[in-house]
Amino acid sequence: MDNSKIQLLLNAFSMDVKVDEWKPFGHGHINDTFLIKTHGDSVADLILQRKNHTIFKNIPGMMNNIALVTNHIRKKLMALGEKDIDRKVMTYIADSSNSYYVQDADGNYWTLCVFIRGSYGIEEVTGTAQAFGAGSAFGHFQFQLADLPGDRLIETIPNFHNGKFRLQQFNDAVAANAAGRVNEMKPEIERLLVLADEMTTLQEWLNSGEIPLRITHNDTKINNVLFDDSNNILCIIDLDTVMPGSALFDFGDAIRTLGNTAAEDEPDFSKVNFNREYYKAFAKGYFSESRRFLTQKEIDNLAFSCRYMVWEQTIRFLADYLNGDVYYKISYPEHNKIRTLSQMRYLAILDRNIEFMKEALK
Ligand code: ADP
Ligand code: GN1
Ligand code: MG
Repeated sequence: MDNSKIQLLLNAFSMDVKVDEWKPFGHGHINDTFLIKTHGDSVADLILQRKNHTIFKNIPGMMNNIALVTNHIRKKLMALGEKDIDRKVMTYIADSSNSYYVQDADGNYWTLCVFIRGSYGIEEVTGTAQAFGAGSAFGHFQFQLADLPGDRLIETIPNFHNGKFRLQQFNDAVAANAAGRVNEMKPEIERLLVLADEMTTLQEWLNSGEIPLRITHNDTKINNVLFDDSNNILCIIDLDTVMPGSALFDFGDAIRTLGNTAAEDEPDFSKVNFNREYYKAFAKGYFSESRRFLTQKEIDNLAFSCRYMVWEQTIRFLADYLNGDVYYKISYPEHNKIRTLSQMRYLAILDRNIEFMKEALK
């Protein structure tokens, strides 16, 4: 990436702005994100992103989803007389042919959106107020999208949180042993497979309709919530995976990161623990919005969803390690192995806390 490439891409979006500086931004494992600081306070800073089209195979469809979702939320905010709309929903920029992505000479897909003024992303929660805020924000996001017909959205990654599909991919990775790492990980593979029957019941409930499909975010890590400098919630971002899914995916994935006292890839496993206060605060915030629409079966399985999402994420990390690190960006050769072991430690701790987690929801 260099200055001329940035300028070329901005021109493609018909953005005639003077760039003061630009830098890689965020901690994503899939896309490449750049913050572009523009000259002068009157011109918004921008977020330029190269979307990973090996993983998101239909970028036009994905950007169409994002346009539908952001327009839907924007209309709702307008109807409610919201004053600060541009900080409560993302604004994507279209090119001259009204498309929300441009393709460069190498075939890469780029998107551009407005950097939300005065916003901060966080990598870890530092208080129960933040946890409550995040819970209410994700609950509110699901509520805002409850009346957007799901069939208008494509599945940007088919079967993204389908436990049966993820299990199949995991078994395929074990069978292929592409990186020759199966022997080294045998005990972990066995321990994860013991849980397979229990974990895949969520997908059975979705198949049978016992748990409803809703429009969900599907990547509810805490760094996908933007706060202002007084810790108020501004906006949910990272809409690449917004598509039909289960409310349980969003609840569980949020607790996967926010309930963990350590990062998902913490190599010192003694630092991995479960923060009961953050769990309770998140659940309270989430319920404040979602009790309007959740069914009893969903409520009964919120605690289970946390274990499910950690298990699913663990088999995804381990499958990638076995496949030779072809999916997630890694910072060192054993990164996916450490992610796996760290998540397994967290899963074991969640198992010990399951009764507390269920009780707290009552
Ligand atoms: P990834 O898919 O790689 O996680 P994100 O879309 O989450 O990428 O963006 C990476 C980071 O960039 C976010 O965690 C957030 O800090 C920041 N960011 C993204 N979009 C915006 C925005 N519109 N306004 C402010 N910050 C943003
Ligand atoms: C990926 O790149 P990022 O941080 O937005 C992944 C999520 C995982 C997460 C693990 C499309 O998200 O599903 O939970 O890494 N996104 C995709 O940190 O696979
Ligand atoms: Mg993100």
